[in-house]
Amino acid sequence: MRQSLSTRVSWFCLLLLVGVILSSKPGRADFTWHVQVGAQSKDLGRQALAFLPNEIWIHQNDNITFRSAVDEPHTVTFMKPMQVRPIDFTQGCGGVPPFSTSPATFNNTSCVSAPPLFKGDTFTIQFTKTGNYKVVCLLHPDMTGTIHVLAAADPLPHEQPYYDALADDQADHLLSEADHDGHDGHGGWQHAASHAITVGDAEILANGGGKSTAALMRFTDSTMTIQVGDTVEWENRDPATPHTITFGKEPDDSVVPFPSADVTTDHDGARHATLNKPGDSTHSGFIMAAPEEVPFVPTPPPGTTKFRVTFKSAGTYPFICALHDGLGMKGQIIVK
Ligand SMILES: [Cu+2]
Repeated sequence: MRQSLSTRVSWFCLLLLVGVILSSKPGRADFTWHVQVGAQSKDLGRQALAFLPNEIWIHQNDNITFRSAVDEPHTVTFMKPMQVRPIDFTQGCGGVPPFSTSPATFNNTSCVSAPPLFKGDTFTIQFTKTGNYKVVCLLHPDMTGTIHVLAAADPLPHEQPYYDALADDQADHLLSEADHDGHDGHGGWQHAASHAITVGDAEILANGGGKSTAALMRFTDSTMTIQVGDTVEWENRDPATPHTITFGKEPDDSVVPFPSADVTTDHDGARHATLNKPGDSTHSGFIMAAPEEVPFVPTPPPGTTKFRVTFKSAGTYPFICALHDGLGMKGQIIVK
């Protein structure tokens, strides 16, 4: 039987419609929803540190499969009520083993955490108890979301295609925010001499579901030319993400948060190193803002947001951020 093109197109549309109806939610037990973790620019420099979308309504016993879309690692973590956030993401939920295996079940009585997920990794969680739950990333403090788990009889406001479109919108918005537009040069000590390099930048965006961060994982000046004896100042402008300025030998992971032994502290709190010749090593340790103010928690001191290096001889001095060099966060100082 020969069909006209329009008949075949109609059949195709009908099948598509049936497919959409069958794959959409109403009345199906153990439905699996999808949430994207992170989004990034092609050059990896701009990162949306976000659950996409960061608010979703599901039914009791439904699953959510979280899928990483990025090279920056993230965890998907549901802590139990009033659990204290670990100081270090490698502690995961704080038990042994620290991380859960997929598929996991969350019922609000014990913590569930995916290990750090990288691009393409997935982690599935079934939600067996009604309630409203916060999802966090243990690596990025301003990356949170809310899962509303409703009883099976309750109507749900949206279906998966709505969340997919919302995820795309939120990713586009965050990535467009993750740059230096509208930010002037930094106001540190070296500003007048213009040997100033901004280390990362970010904006935290909030909505009813939680917080997302639009982060730039770059040095503003990846190549700077100076004179022998000059000092360059790096300043981290990101409100939460640590970065390092690392010359020469990269330190072991366990000591990356701390400055190398040669680093001194200036009177205004900035860290300072001197490099005598190309190839010499120095490491800033974490350069980062103080944590956000939180009531009933001891107030932390100001952050260590600046690192200075004085260059004693001519040559080329490459440097990296030891945390984000894999995303292309590198630079060099040319000393004439
Ligand atoms: Cu970095």
